[in-house]
Amino acid sequence: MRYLTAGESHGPGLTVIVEGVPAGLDVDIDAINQELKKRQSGYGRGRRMQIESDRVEVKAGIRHGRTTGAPISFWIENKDHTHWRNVMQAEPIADDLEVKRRVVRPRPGHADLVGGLKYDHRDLRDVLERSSARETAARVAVGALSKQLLATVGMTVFSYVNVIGGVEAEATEADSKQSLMAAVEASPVRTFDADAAERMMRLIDEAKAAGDSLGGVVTTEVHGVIPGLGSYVQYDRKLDAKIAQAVMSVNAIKGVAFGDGFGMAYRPGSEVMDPIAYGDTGYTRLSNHLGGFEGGMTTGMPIICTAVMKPIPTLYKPLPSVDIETKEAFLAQIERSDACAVPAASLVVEAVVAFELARELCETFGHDTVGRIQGRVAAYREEVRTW
Ligand code: EPS
Repeated sequence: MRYLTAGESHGPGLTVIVEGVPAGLDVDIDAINQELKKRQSGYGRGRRMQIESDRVEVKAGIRHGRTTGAPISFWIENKDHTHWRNVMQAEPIADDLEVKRRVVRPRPGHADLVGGLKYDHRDLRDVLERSSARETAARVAVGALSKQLLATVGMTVFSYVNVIGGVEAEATEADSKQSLMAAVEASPVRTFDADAAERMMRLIDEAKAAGDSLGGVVTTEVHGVIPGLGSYVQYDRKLDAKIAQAVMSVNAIKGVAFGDGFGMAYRPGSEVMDPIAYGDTGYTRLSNHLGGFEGGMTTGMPIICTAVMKPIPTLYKPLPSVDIETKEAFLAQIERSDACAVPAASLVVEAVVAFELARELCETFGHDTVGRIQGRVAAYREEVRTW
């Protein structure tokens, strides 16, 4: 499986083509749209999200509710495009700076300056339109589809926010996974700790009022994992490495870890390995410090993948920069933005993790039909259970 996206933030919309999805998957398009809606909500989002109402239009590959095995194509319209028709039109336009809404003051932390240098764009809008996180809507659609494929073999993927602006959510041992997840879905900041959520939202309000922005930490969990996905035999077949690459490719993500992650630097080996036991369900681990991976392969324990998002670099309180025409020092151009997009990032990270797992599933168990994959997975699960 592979996918490619195309589309600018204020262009007509986003296109994505997903190739290699097996035939015979019953696709719930409403569920895909639900995920898109969740990505748009979240406390701290800016005015743009009030304009958009993201939905996929299926252009290919799904017929009468089922995948055919052909490439799947989704279209997500940018409603805001109506306000940007001239600015974004494909046809040449008179060299009128006002009409072009040309950007010549790169914003620190964005792709603006380096992208301009690299592609010789003297209008940095040519960079920011594509480097914008608008593109992540397409990835969430791909992730939602991937989750539906994973569900056919009993794997579930979900995500939540652990930290925003230094405020950390804390889980109580008594809570079940279901109640925690229900709390996450009901929370405007996608976190399970209601007290922390209140503090996070206050902090977001303060940051917004000060023209500032906030980052945070998000976690994706995968349950019902098939053991042995990925491989230790070659660097580029390690599944945790593939997931890490995918997560790092999400806008504003600056770090990724599995299980106890960076916390392992502070503890001895005896405290961070997961002892092995054997029972009715086959081999299991007595803990999950390693976050579901050993040797680049899934152990069968839940995958726990954590990522850190930097605060959004578009600040209403702009930082020093340099005008690329006059070379004079300026305050970077202010663009409309979100004060905090950590809840949205949690869904985007979840989506890319889901895609990587779906890809690995097909790589291991075949690409042709969902039914054959299910049969092979069931046989394999039974084989490893009694191994
Ligand atoms: C973004 C800036 C904002 C965000 C956008 C990402 O858009 P605009 O420039 O239109 O105000 O709303 O995010 C999305 C459009 C989205 O769908 O997530 C940026 O500069 O990256």
